[in-house]
This record gives sequence, structure tokens and C-alpha cells, in this order.
Amino acid sequence: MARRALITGITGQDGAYLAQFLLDKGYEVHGMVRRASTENFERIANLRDRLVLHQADLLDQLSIITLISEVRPQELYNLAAQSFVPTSWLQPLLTSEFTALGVTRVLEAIRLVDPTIRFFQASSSEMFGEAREEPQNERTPFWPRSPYGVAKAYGHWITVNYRESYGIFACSGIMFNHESPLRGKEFVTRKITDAVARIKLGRQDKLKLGNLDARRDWGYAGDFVRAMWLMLQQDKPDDYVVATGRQHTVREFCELAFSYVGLDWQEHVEIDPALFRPAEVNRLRGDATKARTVLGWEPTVTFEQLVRMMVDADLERVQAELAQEVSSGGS
Ligand code: NAP
Ligand code: F7E
Repeated sequence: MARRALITGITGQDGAYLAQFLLDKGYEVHGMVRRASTENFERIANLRDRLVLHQADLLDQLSIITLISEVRPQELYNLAAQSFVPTSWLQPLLTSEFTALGVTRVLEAIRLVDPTIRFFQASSSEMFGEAREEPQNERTPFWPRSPYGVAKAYGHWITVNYRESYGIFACSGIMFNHESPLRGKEFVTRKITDAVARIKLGRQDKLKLGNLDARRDWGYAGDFVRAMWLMLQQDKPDDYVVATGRQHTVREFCELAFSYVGLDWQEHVEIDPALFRPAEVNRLRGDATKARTVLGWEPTVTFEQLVRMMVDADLERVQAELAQEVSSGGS
């Protein structure tokens, strides 16, 4: 019989990559989606026929219990969250409800319905915040710098706590930034590659950014979902940093993305003070030695390949939009 997995946040970047990964492994894949007035399934459109989607919401305990009772998965990947850091200052309570308490709701449902379900929690390098050491590993203390980071720290510790209190096979993946052509356009990498494509094709001239000096450890989402799965295949549940170990500034990302299409970033990028954050996470770099040695996990896509992959995908998409406009204008 096929193994059954349930993914919360299946409509997001990681949800789409994980769904594809699990389908390729022969899983029966179920996804939790929240109700919206307009469907939001673009990222999983190509998989739609092979997935079973169910309505439930991280805010609604009964809906999660009902969902898990109906699906009875062997593995549950909790990827749903309010994941955009700036929004967490505008909506700190909602962020805590989704990103922090939502984790407890899922764990409580597992505890009640079937405590043998293996659980993955999508934790974040934002928990390290103003990091006490570099690179950061599983023992580096947390100092989150946003309501999002604080909420993720709660989600991490409640995952550890349910493992220790109830013996649930609960793993926390402390994931550093990971990107792809499916990344939301408000995150800095995709904001840049989308603008590069639009500028190159004459649809835009300027790109407003905030802090160009911030340093991140950027990896590829397709690599990160493999680490999630590997965690749930081990004999024992544990926590793992998932990162490339390489660090770049936002400025370097810009330079590479613009120069790839023959543009000078300095002619197009403007600094907008409104995009600076109330408290910044200046530098992050992960030490994934444990994931490498225990899980056998390795990233396969370099920073340079990632930037080019994202620019290429945005160029193709904007070109297709332009062609569509021309053909509908001409008809
Ligand atoms: P994303 O693209 O923003 O996707 C978030 C998902 O959560 C969406 O499917 C969204 O559904 C869903 N969601 C939000 N609130 C919900 C609610 N109340 N009930 C049900 N579903 C809800 O995020 P991502 O980049 O794929 O990241 C996946 C997870 O990893 C998140 O928990 C994120 O915080 C964490 N993480 C991400 C990174 C990264 O660099 N990408 C790094 C570390 C940790 P809608 O489509 O309906 O909005
Ligand atoms: O910002 C700087 C900004 O929004 C990266 C989420 O997936 O990864 C992500 O969080 C850096 C920051 O990602 C702009 O100040 C400059 O220093 O792409 P971001 P993030 O905040 O690191 C972690 C691991 C998660 O868990 C989160 O869910 O870029 N920056 N100018 C900008 N950032 C944005 N968004 N927009 C700008 O214009």
C-alpha cells in the first residue's frame, strides 16, 4: 500500500515542491488548504489531479482534528504559516496564531487521533536572529528579532516538547532561506529576479529595495524538501539545521541577477528607507554538518545556479505574458 502523507501549506512554495517529491516517491499525497473566495492553487496546478485537497485552517482546532481523522496519514508535514517577516510586525497576533499556536493545534490533533503519525515542523533560521555565533548549528541559542522569529521559536520548542512529553516522532527542521521560481514575489530574491526580467523586457525601469547589506545563506527549495522527508525516515526523531553554509549579501544577489542579463544593477536599484525593518537580522549562515552526516543530505544547487534558474524562469514567464497581451490585443 502507498504511504500516505498530509501537507499543511501545500499551496506555498515548499508545499508544491514537497508534494511533487512525495508523489515521485509513490506516496498518496493529501493537502490542507484554507478557504478563499478565489482558488489559490497556481503552484500545484500541474499536480492537481494527483493530490487530494481538504479544507481546514490552522486557526480552527476542530477542522484539524477532523482532517487528520479522515486522512490518517503516516507522515504529516506542517509547512503552513504566516511566513513573511515584515507582515509579522503589522499582524503580530495573527502571526502568532498561525505560526506559533497553529503548531500546537496540529500536535494536539496528532496526540488525540494517532500519536504514531510522524511530524515535521518547518522551523526557521530567523529564530537565531542576532546570532550569538557563526555559523549557526542545532545548539546555537535563539535571539529572534521579529514577531515571526519569536513565533517560530515557540513552534520549534513545542515540537521538541511533544516529542519529550508524549514520545511523538516530531522533528524540527531549522531551515535557512530557500528559494526557487515558485518563491513569493515579496521575498527579496524573487522580487529581484522578477524585476530583472521586467526591466530586461522593457516593462519596468526601477526596483526599490531596503537593506542591501543583509547576509543570508540562500539554498534551493527543491533540495530542502528532500531534507524534510529524510528526517521522517530515520529511526529516531531529532532536530536538524538545513543550510548551504555559504553566505551572500542582498547586493551580491542583485549584482549577479542583473549582470546575468547584461544589466548594471546600480542603474536600476533605488533604496527605499520604508523597506528597512524595525529590527534587522544582519547575517545568517548555517552549519548543516548534522544533516550531512546523519541524513546524508547535501545541497545540489549552488547560489549562482539558483540566481540563474530564477532569472530564467521569470524571463520566460514575463515573455509569455507579453506574447499573451500581443495575441489578445491583435484578436
Ligand atoms: P509560503 O510560500 O508563504 O506558504 C505558506 C503556506 O501556508 C501557504 O500554503 C498558505 O496558504 C499556508 N497558510 C498560511 N496560513 C494558513 C492558515 N491559517 N491555515 C492554513 N494554511 C495556511 O511559505 P514557504 O516558503 O513555502 O515556507 C513553508 C514553511 O517553511 C513556512 O512555515 C515557513 O515559515 C517555513 N520556512 C520557510 C523558509 C524559506 O526560506 N522559504 C525558511 C525557513 C522556514 P495560502 O496559499 O492560502 O496563503
Ligand atoms: O529578506 C532584505 C531584508 O524577506 C531577506 C522567509 O522565508 O527566510 C525568509 O525570511 C533580507 C532581509 O527573507 C528587501 O531586510 C532588502 O534582511 O527575502 P526576505 P527573510 O526575512 O530572511 C526565513 C528563513 C524564513 O523563515 C521566512 O519565512 O533581504 N531586503 N530589501 C529585503 N527584503 C524584502 N522582502 N524586500 C526588500 O525589498
